[in-house]
Amino acid sequence: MGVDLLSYWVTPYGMRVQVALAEKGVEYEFKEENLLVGKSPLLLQSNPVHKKIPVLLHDGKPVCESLVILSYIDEAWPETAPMLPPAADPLARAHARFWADFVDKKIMDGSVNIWKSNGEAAAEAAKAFIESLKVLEGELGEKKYFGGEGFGLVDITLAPLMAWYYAYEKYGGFSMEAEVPKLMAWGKRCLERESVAKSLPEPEKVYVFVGQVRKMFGLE
Ligand SMILES: N[C@@H](CCC(=O)N[C@@H](CS)C(=O)NCC(=O)O)C(=O)O
Repeated sequence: MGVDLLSYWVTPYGMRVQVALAEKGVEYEFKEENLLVGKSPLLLQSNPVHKKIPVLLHDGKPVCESLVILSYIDEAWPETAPMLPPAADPLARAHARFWADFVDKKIMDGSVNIWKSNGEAAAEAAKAFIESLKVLEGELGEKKYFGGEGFGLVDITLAPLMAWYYAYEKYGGFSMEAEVPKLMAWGKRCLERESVAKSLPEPEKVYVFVGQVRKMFGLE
């Protein structure tokens, strides 16, 4: 049985699960779900509520929603690379969960309109996105990773930004290096980890993919 991941190479939600599995050293089979072609019966049956990727199948049993999957992975394989501070520090754990949630609400949800719209709407989305990145940069401060010295939940949640940032820059008309240099330095540090480097596609490849999707949506 083992571990299977239903995902697609370009989905940032799937990438974070790949990073987490790699950090834990869990072997898994990547089962490609190309949403542009359709949804497989396995996906519809495994995630009947949202019908979205990623889905983790552990011995055939599905876990859905990437942040829930990350918690599951952390609890199912507790021996290596804990994602959260120790249980004795509930405040620090709550803090990490808060910022992971911030990444979902402000970065992931907020980024879509940068490339899925044009003109005024795209410019507004880019402006709000940069503001949220600056908030994150403030939270990072001078730390190596969001939790301090150890690579943890918030880093795993945000790391896929390093696959998508080039597409955001191109369609949003801004430079991350100029706007959030410390966050970019953090991103490069993350990419030095094998778990991140092997789970993220090249930013140029994501950019080309986004261009193809924009054409399909009649945006160019
Ligand atoms: N909140 C979900 C978001 C996942 C998501 O939006 N997945 C997209 C691909 S990037 C998807 O499956 N979309 C298909 C659909 O919306 O029908 C998570 O964190 O797992």
